[in-house]
Amino acid sequence: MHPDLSPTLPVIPEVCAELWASAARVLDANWVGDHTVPSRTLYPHQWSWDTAFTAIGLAYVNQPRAWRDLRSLFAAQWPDGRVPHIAFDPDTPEEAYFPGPRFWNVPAYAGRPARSSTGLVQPPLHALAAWEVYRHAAAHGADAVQQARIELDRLYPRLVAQQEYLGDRRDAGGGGLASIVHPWESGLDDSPAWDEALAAVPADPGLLDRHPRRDLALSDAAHRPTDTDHARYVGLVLDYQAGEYSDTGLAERHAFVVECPGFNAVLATAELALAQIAGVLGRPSEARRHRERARDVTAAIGRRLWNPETRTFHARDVRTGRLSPAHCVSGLLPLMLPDLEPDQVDGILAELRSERFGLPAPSHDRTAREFDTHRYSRGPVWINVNWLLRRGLLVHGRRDEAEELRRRLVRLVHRNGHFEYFHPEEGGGLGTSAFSWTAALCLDLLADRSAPAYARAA
Ligand code: 9WN
Repeated sequence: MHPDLSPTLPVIPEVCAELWASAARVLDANWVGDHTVPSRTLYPHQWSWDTAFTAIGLAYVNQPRAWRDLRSLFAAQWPDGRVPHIAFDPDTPEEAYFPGPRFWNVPAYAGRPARSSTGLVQPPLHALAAWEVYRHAAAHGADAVQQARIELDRLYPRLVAQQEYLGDRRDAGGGGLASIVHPWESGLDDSPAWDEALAAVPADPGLLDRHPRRDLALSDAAHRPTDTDHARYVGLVLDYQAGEYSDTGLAERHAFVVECPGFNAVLATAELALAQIAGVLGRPSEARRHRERARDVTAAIGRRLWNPETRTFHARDVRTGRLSPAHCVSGLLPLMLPDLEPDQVDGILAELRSERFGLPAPSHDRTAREFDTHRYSRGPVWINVNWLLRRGLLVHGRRDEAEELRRRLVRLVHRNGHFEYFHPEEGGGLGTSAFSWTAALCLDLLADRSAPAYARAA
């Protein structure tokens, strides 16, 4: 294994200081007045789960911006509770990103003009982000704590509405889990977890002539999803749009309806964070309800997405009832949940330690035929996913492995820069540089080694 990916050395203070300064610079450079863009070039609008990861880092260097970022995103929340996966910046030209506002053609809603957002969602990590920003407010003084309480109070009903949308309208399978209706909703766009379900979705190459890709002008085609997948992505949006982004009867009429273990692990984690927020806001019965809900979603993940033969979690195609055969990093993310069955925790840990993954974990099984060292979520290492896995290790008392992972991530980014993703064997940076969540999560990795309040003893 390349030395960037396997140091057992401690992280030296000079490394920490340099990395801290460079991470703060990236976040500054990507701030556009009322929100942070993931990247000035490739992603020039506001993305949903990027905003959550970014707020976790801004909590250390600029609390007002962390709250502002979250507020800007929730200003784009739909009346049905969904938080759109992109909130469009009206000052950014249509050609700067495809698919842009004209393509999505979302009608006006909640006092916002038409074409303000997309109609898809992303993993609901915002309650956890809000909790983390609040938790670090004390380091910025009494005013910051007071402001944090005001912000939590304002966000709480919006976060609850987001959970209700996902738990209710998106429970297309009727088994207590949220379904995604597009690979973009997972945040792991071209993961092999969707290959089987996507194979049933028509790929019309003509769609790419009518709606040309913009990403390939800015990054290497070998690092991005293929044209075939892209044609399916475009077709799925057009279908969802034709049904006015409604979620009624999804399993019968929409071509892609999938329960993702990563998305649902974040959904349950959000309930645990909401329980903590409700506690601070003096709402004990709501806190209890959130904890119950976290247990229910955890149990549903265990019931519906666990394969006792492979001893890991897999995505479920709601239309066919089949579990995907692929071993993907999203299958390891239920480790974040404290009430997961001990046997399932053991299964995930064995998978993580096996030749398929290792620390940091690649986005896909290293031994699989379709493992691809360069292509997006089909192999490269992503900092955000590893940050979530580290949280899972801490939740289950695996402090030594969590610390090892922390050091490796810090060293990887220090040597290579704040890239979007990294080569899983050589450690070089891939995708766009100066990427916000890589920078933001480095700040957290450098500053905080504590375990979540609901962590289990080792
Ligand atoms: C589509 C912004 C987003 C991330 C996703 C990542 C990628 C978009 C794209 O970039 O998706 O939403 O154009 O490929 O897959 O996780 O939120 O950083």
